[in-house]
Amino acid sequence: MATTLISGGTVVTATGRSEADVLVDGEKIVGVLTPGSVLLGSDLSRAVDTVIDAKGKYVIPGGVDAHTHMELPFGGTAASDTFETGTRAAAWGGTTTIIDFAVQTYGERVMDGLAAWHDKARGNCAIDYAFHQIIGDVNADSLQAMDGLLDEGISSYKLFMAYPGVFYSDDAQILRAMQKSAEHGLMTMMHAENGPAIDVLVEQLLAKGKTDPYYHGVARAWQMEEEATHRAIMLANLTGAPLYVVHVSAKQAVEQLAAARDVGQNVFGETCPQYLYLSLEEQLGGASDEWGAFEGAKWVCSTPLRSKAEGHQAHMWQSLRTNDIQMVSTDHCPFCMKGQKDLGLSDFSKIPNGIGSVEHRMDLLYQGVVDGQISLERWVEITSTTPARMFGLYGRKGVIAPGADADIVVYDPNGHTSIGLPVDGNGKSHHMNMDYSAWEGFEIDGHVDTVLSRGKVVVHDNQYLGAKGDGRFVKRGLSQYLI
Ligand code: DUC
Ligand code: ZN
Ligand code: ZN
Repeated sequence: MATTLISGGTVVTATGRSEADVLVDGEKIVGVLTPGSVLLGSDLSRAVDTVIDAKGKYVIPGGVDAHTHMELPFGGTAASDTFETGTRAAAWGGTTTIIDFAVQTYGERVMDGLAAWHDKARGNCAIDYAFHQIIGDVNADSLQAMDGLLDEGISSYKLFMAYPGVFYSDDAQILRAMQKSAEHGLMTMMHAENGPAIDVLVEQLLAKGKTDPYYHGVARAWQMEEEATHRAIMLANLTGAPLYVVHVSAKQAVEQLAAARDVGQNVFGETCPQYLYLSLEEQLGGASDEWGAFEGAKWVCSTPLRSKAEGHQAHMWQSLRTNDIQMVSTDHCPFCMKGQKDLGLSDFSKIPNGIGSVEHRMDLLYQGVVDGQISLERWVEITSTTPARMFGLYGRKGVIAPGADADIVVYDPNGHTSIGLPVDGNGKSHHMNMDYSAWEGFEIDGHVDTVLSRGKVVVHDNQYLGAKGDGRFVKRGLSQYLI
């Protein structure tokens, strides 16, 4: 087994930082050697196969992105990143595990949907991967299938209060699924928006000729998110099901979660980089490039971007500091402008929903450290440690400690990352399979230098050294936050 020493860096975990060398043997971390440890000072660097110099750099556990949608069929097309391209881009950005969503929709069987997702991912991933299960059709058969999810290594499933006719569950279906999940300790992940009410607003806006992307955000008003979040919390309260609300963007929804947590309910919330940095008026209102007002389609996602004037973004950063929101995932769901987003040129409701960010999450959140929004330790906690704990991966993932998988990022706080358009060759400024970037022009005061995935160096000095098929499916256990 090859050994690697990551030498001279500052190891940062969710609970602190220390000067330490990290010793890797094969796929595992076998030692974290602080100056007092016996091994440090013995000439270990001569005994190992590879030494990575991390002087002046942070050594952190690889990112865990608990919300991605590779190849998701959506809006008459499919998310443009395959498992191959999307996980490679993730590796470039210091994410070493993704949890993607296997899909069951109307008329399909849950285990068939799961098998189809294994077929898409198997042999194609650059980094390790796990699955949540979308249950888009809650019925007697799918409820029974929930009994077998844990054996498959799936300890969480997602329901949608939005998208009638696609993935939508009504309250009766949600109640039944939550009752079942409470039996097994499965985490209910909720897309909390009132879909039927949104559809009425969409119809009314279109009838008035309001067809631009901006109106996507108008139709999906914060009241729709707050109301659905409250309803999900109440149904979880009644059934005793643990609840995790995905892609929270409205400050009012955060307040619902915080109030429930204050009275002891086991509810959690995730936000995404787009809800920290981007806004309805600045992005969806733009008309600056070849697309005119349709440029806003680049940022059409659900939940939508929120108004900066209403203070949602500042509130979201605050919620990360106070732990009212526990972690940050991407909801990575990329579509190209040409041939995909442009399906909605004359009708915003036909724009496939989604933003691609899997490559940028670690950098964008590190910029939050530089800007004084969160601490260095909190950065590691919300991007790696809590996602691993929340979804039953902790111990193997989310931590730098002996026995953990050697998923490690060497991050240079003196480096720089410019996010721009995808271009061919060395100048490529992102690696996702998209013809634009939702993050064009963002400058990050830091840089992902080296990435190890289970002990193998997959990114180093701006070179990709990994291969398709390096990544393995990881079975997950129950959430560590169950009570
Ligand atoms: N939201 C998105 O933006 N895309 C895919 C599905 C979702 O819920
Ligand atoms: Zn969703
Ligand atoms: Zn999603």
